[in-house]
Amino acid sequence: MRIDRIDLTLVRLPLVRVFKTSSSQKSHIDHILIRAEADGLVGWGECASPSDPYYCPETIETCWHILRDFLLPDAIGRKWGTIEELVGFSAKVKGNNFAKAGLEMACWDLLGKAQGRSIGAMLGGSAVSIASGVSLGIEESLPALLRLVDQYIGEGYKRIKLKIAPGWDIDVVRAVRERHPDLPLQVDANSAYTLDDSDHLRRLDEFGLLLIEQPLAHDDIIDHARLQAILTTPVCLDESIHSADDARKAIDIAACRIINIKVSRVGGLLEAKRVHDVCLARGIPVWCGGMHEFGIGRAANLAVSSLPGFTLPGDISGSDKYYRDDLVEPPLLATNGSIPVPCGPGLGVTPIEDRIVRNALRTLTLTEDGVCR
Ligand code: SMG
Ligand code: MG
Repeated sequence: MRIDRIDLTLVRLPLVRVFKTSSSQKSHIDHILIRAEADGLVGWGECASPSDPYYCPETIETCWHILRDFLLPDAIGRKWGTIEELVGFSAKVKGNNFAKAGLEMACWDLLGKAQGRSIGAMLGGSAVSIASGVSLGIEESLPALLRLVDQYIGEGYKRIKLKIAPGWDIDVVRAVRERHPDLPLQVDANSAYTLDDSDHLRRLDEFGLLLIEQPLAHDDIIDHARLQAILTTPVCLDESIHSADDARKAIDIAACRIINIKVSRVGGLLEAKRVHDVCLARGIPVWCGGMHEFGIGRAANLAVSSLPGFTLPGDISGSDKYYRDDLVEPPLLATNGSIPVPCGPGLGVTPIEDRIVRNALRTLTLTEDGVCR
């Protein structure tokens, strides 16, 4: 294939409800959509980076810069036949995984359309639908959170994840657990604690949680290994895992018993599959994390979740949990807590281009002749 034109669009969608974590608060989401033309086909990708550098070092502006100035010029006009070849063009770019993942996703979509196969099938996935969980942010009050928990359980979601932070942890988890003794429940700290909080975190062990996600620093696995050794609750790593190699090392030192795979955090679907393969071979369960993806990124998450190692419900809820009007047809919605994996060619969803244009903050077109604004 040969890409001869790429359009970047920065799109803003309002969230139906403010989402607050230990490190950030959002009322809308800005993601970059990538529309790539090759061999008469069109492929779409999504850069799901946060706007602020509080979850990871990247922001949506660093993604725009890295795409415009490095990744896209390296890809446009060059022949490639496989995703391995395509990612090889930008292998010299260190880090910047969210930026890389967006372009790579558009290329999977192109390749899938050229071959008439879904991305799930190309990755080797076989599940036709996935068990869906929800991630609930830090709320104004405990009653407000309990109402949300009840609402999503009522809608059929298969597990609940609670964001925790110092001051919003033990009592909150206890209240949810007392109300729902059998609920599959897990927590995510987004790096809000240190090893000094070990005794405090051990108090979570009594609640039968599926896991505690990223309690310690984003760039650490050593202290996580120390913490895992004294917790009965499995530690799950999110922010610390950027590659299959990171996963191997974390498993080797017992820094976690579960891994959250995010397509964007690891730089794309190819590396996500590699992380999955390492975990499957080592008996480490995985689940698909989320970055409030619009429909394009959400479809990619569903595709990777069809792999056999994804044995825990993921954070892929129906897009209506976040957005009134998502950007793709058909809409990706949960029924009784499960979402079908798209089976059409490529991502298997069709972007609604006029809705994208209506919600665009900025666009940029690159061709082989250079940038056209
Ligand atoms: O897509 O449903 C979603 C969001 C899930 O909680 C979620 N993601 O740390 O796992 C995580 C967070 C990161 C996004 S908020 C910075
Ligand atoms: Mg997380």
